[in-house]
Amino acid sequence: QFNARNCKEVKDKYGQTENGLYYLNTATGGVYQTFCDMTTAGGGWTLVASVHEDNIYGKCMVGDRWTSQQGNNANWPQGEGNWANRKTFGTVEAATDDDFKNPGYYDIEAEDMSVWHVPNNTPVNHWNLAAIMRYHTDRHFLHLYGGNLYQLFHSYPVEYNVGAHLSDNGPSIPIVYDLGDKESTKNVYDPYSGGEIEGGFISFRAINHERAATAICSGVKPKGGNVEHYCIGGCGFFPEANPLQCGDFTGFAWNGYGTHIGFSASKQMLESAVLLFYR
Ligand code: KO2
Ligand code: CA
Ligand code: CA
Repeated sequence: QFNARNCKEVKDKYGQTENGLYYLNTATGGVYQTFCDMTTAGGGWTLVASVHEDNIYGKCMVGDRWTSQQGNNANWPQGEGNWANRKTFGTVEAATDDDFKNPGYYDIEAEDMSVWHVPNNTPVNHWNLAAIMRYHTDRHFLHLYGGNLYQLFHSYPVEYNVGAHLSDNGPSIPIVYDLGDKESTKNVYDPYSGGEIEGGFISFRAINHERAATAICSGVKPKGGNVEHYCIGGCGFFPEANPLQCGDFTGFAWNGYGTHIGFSASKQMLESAVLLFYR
């Protein structure tokens, strides 16, 4: 067994070049298993989390670990709080079947992120080929935000009523596409939001018109306040149309399930888990 805190060490110190499952260690002696992407842009990417929508009709109910599993409630402004705590859940082999969060999320000091959108229920060995979108950052942006999402979301809490849309949003970071492009990114989200998003970015802590905070806008930068239709994860309260915008995939089915009409995202987006990697 290797003594490594992340997949880059597994690759650099132990010469492992195969994509697949590896055991990693935490600073405090914990051990966990996760997936390493050893090929994209030099490899060494550690899977730390997945955001999965088990039922878009369950609004902040069971399974909505990245928002609230206990309803849409202004008295619980951070909801589960999992973007900024040390709770872990799920397993790597079920990362496209349910939510996943491992100790690497807070333990690894990283520079960049990579994101894969992989259709639900895809086995690990097919993730790469089955993905509908893949991209990574290359500007070492995490140096500015504490080295991981745990730290970033402490600086930018995913909480109801922390600020106003656009002016109090967190950072938007340019991305390099490994599969897809700016146009294909806009096409998987809903047509109405097309006018207020720009492809080619990953954005953090985006706030909507009603002061609800979302966690990650994958592949896009918001230029308006209807972020509940293209940003995932979030706080414990979404005021508009209570509770229809609350949930891990927020208001992605606003105008029907996978219709890609109005404010509804495409079916492929709705039915894919969002895998978050660090390097
Ligand atoms: C709608 O009918 C509606 O939805 C808007 C939401 C979408 O996030 O902000 C506004 O509430 C609007 O007033 C109206 O309720 O508009 C442009 C069409 C959609 O769904
Ligand atoms: Ca979920
Ligand atoms: Ca709205």
